[in-house]
Amino acid sequence: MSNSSEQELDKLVGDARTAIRTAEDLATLDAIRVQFLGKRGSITRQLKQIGTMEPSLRPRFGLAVNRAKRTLELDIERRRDQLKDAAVAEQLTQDAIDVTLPGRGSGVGGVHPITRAMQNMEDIFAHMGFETASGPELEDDFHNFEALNIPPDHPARAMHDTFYVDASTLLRTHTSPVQIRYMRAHPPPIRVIAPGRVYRCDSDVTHTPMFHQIEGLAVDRTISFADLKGVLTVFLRNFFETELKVRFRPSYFPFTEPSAEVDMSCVLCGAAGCRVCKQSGWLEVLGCGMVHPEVFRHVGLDDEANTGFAFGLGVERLAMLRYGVDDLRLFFENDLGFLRQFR
Ligand code: 2NL
Repeated sequence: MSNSSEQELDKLVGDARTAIRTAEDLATLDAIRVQFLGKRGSITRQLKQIGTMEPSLRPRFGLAVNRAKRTLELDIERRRDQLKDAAVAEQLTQDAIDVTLPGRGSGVGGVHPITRAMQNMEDIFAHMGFETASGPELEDDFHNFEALNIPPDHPARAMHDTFYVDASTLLRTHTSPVQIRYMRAHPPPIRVIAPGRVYRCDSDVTHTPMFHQIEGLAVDRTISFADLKGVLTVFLRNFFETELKVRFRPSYFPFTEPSAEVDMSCVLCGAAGCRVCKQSGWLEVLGCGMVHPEVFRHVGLDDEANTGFAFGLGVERLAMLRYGVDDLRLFFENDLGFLRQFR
């Protein structure tokens, strides 16, 4: 009896130790513990059997069962530690980051074509001795209209052409107010350009409510229309990097007298005639003229002692012609495929 019981116990212990050693996870290990050491476990059952044994055999068998129980408890504890360590190690491997991997990199941006065109224009005028000035985009009636001899009933002053912020504040409709401020602050001789954003209540295929303008101004004792022709011709030939032709047609602006529109020979067809120049071979690119005496009086300059020329150009229009862009709106959509072509 004792012998067969101890053999049975040995077999149980052997089975249990194999099961413990090969348990792949903590849940399985716990199931094994319950199976052998739980309330109804097979080792526990052995302990309960002791009472049914012949008294002389009980101490020896009891000792054997308790030793078996202790052995399995230690085995389970050791295996649990192994599985926990393995789980931690596995987690560490999974969470590991390779700090030597190269980064994903962030794409390098570029200068917007309008900014680039404007910088090119500034450089060209700088070579001819023009300083760059800037001023506020929010202006008042005096600097944007009155000082420029634009009468109160002029259509440009109408609510539907100008963005008014309140009765006396508006978004500048041209950069002329910068030059008005400049003339009030600096005595002649003056050679200045004013690049910047301007705003008009206008939006269709060829107009955006905000666009960029460069205006130029020269004031001295003997500035002539010939100086104006020379400066604008040099500017256009430099900007378009070709020996284009330039012509001046009489026009009208309230702030210049005489006034002119400037055409250049079409750079897209070599003046042969195309859709853009409407088969004329000419493109209208600028407005200009000799500063009106009334403007000099408004800024406190002697209109007898001074003469000057002024001009204004739209940056978007010239950039379209320079870069062969056929739709104004492309400059405002910020499509990366479009912008990347200018890098
Ligand atoms: C155009 C016409 C022009 C001016 C702007 C100007 C500025 C002062 C005094 C006199 Cl402070 N004139 N600016 C002169 C003539 C034309 O722009 O068609 N721009 C796109």
